[in-house]
Amino acid sequence: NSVSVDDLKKFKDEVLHKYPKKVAKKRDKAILLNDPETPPQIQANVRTIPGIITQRGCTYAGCKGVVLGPTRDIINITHGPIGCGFYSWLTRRNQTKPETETDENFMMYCFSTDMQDSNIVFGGEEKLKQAIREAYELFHPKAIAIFSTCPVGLIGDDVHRVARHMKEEIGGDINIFGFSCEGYRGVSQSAGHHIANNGLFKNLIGRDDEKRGDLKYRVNLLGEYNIGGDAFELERVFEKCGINLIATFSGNSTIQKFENAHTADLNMVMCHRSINYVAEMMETAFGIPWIKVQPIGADSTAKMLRKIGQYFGDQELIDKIEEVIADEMVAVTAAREKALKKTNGKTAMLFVGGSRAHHYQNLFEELGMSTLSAGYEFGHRDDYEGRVVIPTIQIDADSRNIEEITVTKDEARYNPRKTEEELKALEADGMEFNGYEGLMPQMAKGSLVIDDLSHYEMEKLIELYKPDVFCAGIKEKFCVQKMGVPLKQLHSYDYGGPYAGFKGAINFYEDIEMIACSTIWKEMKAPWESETYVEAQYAY
Ligand code: CFN
Ligand code: HCA
Repeated sequence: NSVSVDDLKKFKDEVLHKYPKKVAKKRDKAILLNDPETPPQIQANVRTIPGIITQRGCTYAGCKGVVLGPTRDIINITHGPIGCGFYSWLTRRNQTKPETETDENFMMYCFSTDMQDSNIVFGGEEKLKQAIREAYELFHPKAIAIFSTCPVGLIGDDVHRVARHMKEEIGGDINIFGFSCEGYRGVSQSAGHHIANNGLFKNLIGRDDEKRGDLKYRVNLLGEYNIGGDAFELERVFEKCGINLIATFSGNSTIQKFENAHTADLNMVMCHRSINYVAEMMETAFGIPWIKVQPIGADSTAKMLRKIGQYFGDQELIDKIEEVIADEMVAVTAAREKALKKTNGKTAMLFVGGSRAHHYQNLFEELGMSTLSAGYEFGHRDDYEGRVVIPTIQIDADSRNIEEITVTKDEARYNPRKTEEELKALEADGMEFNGYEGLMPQMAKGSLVIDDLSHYEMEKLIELYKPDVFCAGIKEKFCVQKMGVPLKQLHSYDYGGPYAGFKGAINFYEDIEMIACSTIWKEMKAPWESETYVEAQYAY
C-alpha cells in the first residue's frame, strides 16, 4: 500500500507544472519527500499565495476561537462584523462543564459589537464601550476580553484604551483586557496563538498564589482545548492516577484556574504550536519546567503517564500509573483487535492545523494504517523537522518577574535540528537526548509532506493515490467525499469524540473502522455511468 518515491515525484511534477512559474517556485519548497533520519528543510509559516484556496484561518480565529474560546467565565466580545463572531461561536465543538449550578458559563453566547458601515466611517470605540456596559449590566462577569477583527485595525480603534477606560468606569475588581488580534496580522492562526499567549500571561496567570488542598503531583496541561470532550477524558485518567490537574490551557478552563496555574509543579505541553509561549514564560517567570506529551493514541497516553511518573520519581505514583495503564488497556486492546481486522493495511492522509496532522498518526498506526501524506496548515519548521526531546529538567524558581516577560523569538530555542556538538553539550548538562519530536521524524521515508496544502493539490492527491480516509476540516469535507473518499474531520471530530486518552482511542478505532471500511463509497458512481438503461421519451 505504500507509494513509491517515483510515484510521489510524479505527483509533484504534475502539480507544479500546472502553476504559473512564480507560484510553482514557491510551492516547490513546501512539497517534500520525507526522510525521518535527516528531515529535509521545509518552507512553512509563510504567506499563502492569493487565490490558491488555502485551508488556513486567520489571526483572530487563533486568538479568540482557539486559545481563549474554551474558557467559560470570561465574556469574550468580538469587536467587528457579526460574521467573525458567528464563525468562532462554538463551531470548534469545544466543550465545558461548570462544577456547580451557580458557576458562570458564557460559552453559549456570541458577544459581538456587530460593526456597521457607520462605525467604520466614524469609529467604533463608543459602540464597544456600550457593548461592555451592556454585558456587565446583564451578567456581572469577573472578566471581559475584547477581540479585534480586521476592520478594527484598519480604522484604528484602540481596544486597549477602551479596556482601561471601562475598567475604571465599572470599577471594583473587574478584569478587562483587549487583544490586537486583527485577522490579517499574521499569515495564519499561528500569530493569534502568540497574541493570546501573551495576553493570558499578562492578564491572568499568576494572580492567585493560594495552593489549595494538600495535593501532590500538581500539573497543568497546556495546548488541550476539550474538543469533543477530550479534556474530560484526560481529567478522568489523571484523577484515576492521583495526578492533580491545576489548570488546562484552555479546555474546560476558568479564570481562577488560569490565575492559579503557576502553583503547579510541572507543565505538560500537548499542542506545542498553540501554547509553547505560555510554557516558556511560565518556565522563565516561575521556574516551572515543561515536557512535551501526546495523549492521542492509547500507547502515547500510556507513554505520557509514564513520563509524569518518571518526572516525579515517586514509586507509589509509578506503581499506580502502571496499574491504571494495565486496567485501561484491557478494553483498548479488545477494541483495537476488533477494528484491526478491517483497518489493517489501509491508508490515510492528514492535513490539519499545527499539531494534529502529526499526533493523529499515532491512532492510525494503532489501527495498522499507514499515512501516505500529511502536512500542517500553519505549523512552523520545528513542528515538521522536530524538536529535541528532553524529558526531565529541574529548574529552581527564583524569579517572579511576570510583568516584563513576553516571548518574541519562538524559533530561537527550537532551532529544528541540533549539531552533534550541541547534543553532546546538552548531555553534558545532564539532559538525556531522546530523539526528535515532530511530524517528519515520525513519518516513513518517502512519504509526502506538504505545507499549507492548496485545494488543487488536494484533489490531485486524492485522484492519484485514493487514500482510504482523508483527514481535514469542514471546507474540504464535502469536496473530498464527492470524489468517493471518506473525510474524517480532525478539527471538530464531525459529531464524535472524545478521541484523546484511552476511551478516546476506542472511539476513534470504532469511527474509523466505520467510515474507512464501509462499502458505501463504491456506490459513488451514478447508475447511468455504468449501467445500461432505457431512456424515457416524452410523448408530444
Ligand atoms: S484544537 Fe488545536 S491542536 S490549537 Fe490549533 S494547532 Fe486549530 S482549531 Mo482546528 S483542530 Fe487544529 Fe491544532 Fe493546536 Fe484545533 S490541529 S486547526 S489552531 N488546532
Ligand atoms: C479555525 C478553527 C478550526 C476550523 C476547522 C475547519 C477548528 O481555524 O478557525 O476548517 O473545519 O478546528 O474549528 O481549525
